Amino acid sequence: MTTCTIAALPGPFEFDTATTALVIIDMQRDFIEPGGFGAALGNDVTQLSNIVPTVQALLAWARGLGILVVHTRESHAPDLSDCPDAKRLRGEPNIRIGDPGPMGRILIRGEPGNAIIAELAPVAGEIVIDKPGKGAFYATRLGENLAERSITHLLFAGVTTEVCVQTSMREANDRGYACLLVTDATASYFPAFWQSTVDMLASQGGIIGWTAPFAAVRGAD
Ligand code: TIU
Repeated sequence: MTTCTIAALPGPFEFDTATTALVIIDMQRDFIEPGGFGAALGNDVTQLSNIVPTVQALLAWARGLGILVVHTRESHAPDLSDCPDAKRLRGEPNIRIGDPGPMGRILIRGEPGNAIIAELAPVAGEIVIDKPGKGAFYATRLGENLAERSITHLLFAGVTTEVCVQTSMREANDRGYACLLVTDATASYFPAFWQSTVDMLASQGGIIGWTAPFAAVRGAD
């Protein structure tokens, strides 16, 4: 066990490597590459691909310290039994969840588009969570998986900052985890939403948690 302190906002974030997990949210082709769910919603996906090198470096750092790594994928069963109409029929996307697209059926488990991008592919011993909601704890076994390993602290990265990352960090905070968002390892299709989320999570003395860039995480001692 190694105790580390990250220079973060609103103050120092202390953690032990043995009881901390890195949670990488939804770095899947559906959001990062053209032809997926993110593009179907009308978004510019290049806003997200910019963070891949930083998330890669963060992942290598965590693996090097023996920190547990969790990867999530927003995904639904092929029969859509876990996708309520309130989600599937929302808005006016070019193609809806479950429809065939250039990378297979949109946001469906096992389809090419649902895979985590090659640069961040999970390795043996890492946890992969398929989640039907925006939050990583809703309708998944993430809570049980973390409790089995006595995890108390979570570092968050991934996409998108104000949707699945923020929802998951808020769920985690309510469940008693100390949470830090790695600010340059997360991205939004909307830069203003990224900024607002980064600001609001650590406001009011850390109302949801802590924030720090990867350089501060890597410099933890
Ligand atoms: N659309 C959007 O910004 N995000 C999502 O739909 N899911 C995730 O954030 N993963």
